[in-house]
Amino acid sequence: MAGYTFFTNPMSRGQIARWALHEVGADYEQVIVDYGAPKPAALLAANGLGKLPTLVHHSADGDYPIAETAAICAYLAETEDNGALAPTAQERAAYYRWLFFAAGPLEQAITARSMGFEPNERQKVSVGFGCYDLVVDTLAAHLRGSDYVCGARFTMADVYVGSHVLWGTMFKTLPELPEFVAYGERLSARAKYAEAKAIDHALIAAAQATTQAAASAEAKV
Ligand SMILES: N[C@@H](CCC(=O)N[C@@H](CS)C(=O)NCC(=O)O)C(=O)O
Repeated sequence: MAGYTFFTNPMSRGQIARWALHEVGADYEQVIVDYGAPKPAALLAANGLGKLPTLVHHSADGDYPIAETAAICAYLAETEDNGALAPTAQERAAYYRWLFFAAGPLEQAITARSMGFEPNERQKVSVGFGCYDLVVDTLAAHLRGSDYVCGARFTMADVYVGSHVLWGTMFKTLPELPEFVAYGERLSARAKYAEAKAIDHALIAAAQATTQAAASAEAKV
């Protein structure tokens, strides 16, 4: 049995978890979960939300389900590859701060804006991200002075934070600031990034080809 069962869909945050799995060289078996199809019982047993990605770690002392993409990244960093991508004591503050920043304020700010919610002055005090512009400026200011989240060294926090930056600048949910573009270029030059993306992109292409074939067969009937 592989070390991990990986429930994913290639068009999901599962792309981030796959990159993380490849960065640490984890041995995994994937289960592709189609949108709209019934969720596999094993996925629901591991994660009541049925959300993707979800991972089950088959460790020597038992199975450990783990969900939430940021938590999956942190778990893999600590568990695999002798902790090579986990933070050192000096990196820990930046590592946790920006990992949680991306999973909380950054993701909320992007989602709120894309769904048309802009908090007013009173609401800014209560919403966890405050306001979109300040979230963007705060992250950009950090990356202006630092090649990676924790400084000069790539850590697992970059897989998660970087995925948000790459996704956001590609789909225009984040501005194409020079700090974001340069950071994205550093990350996408990584061999493990390319390796993981190639798998998801091939899965997406195969799914699209199947959909097109089904549509043309239907048109002929
Ligand atoms: N907070 C979760 C969100 C996971 C999530 O929303 N995943 C989406 C795909 S990106 C999903 O599973 N959608 C299918 C569904 O909800 O049925 C995380 O960061 O992992």
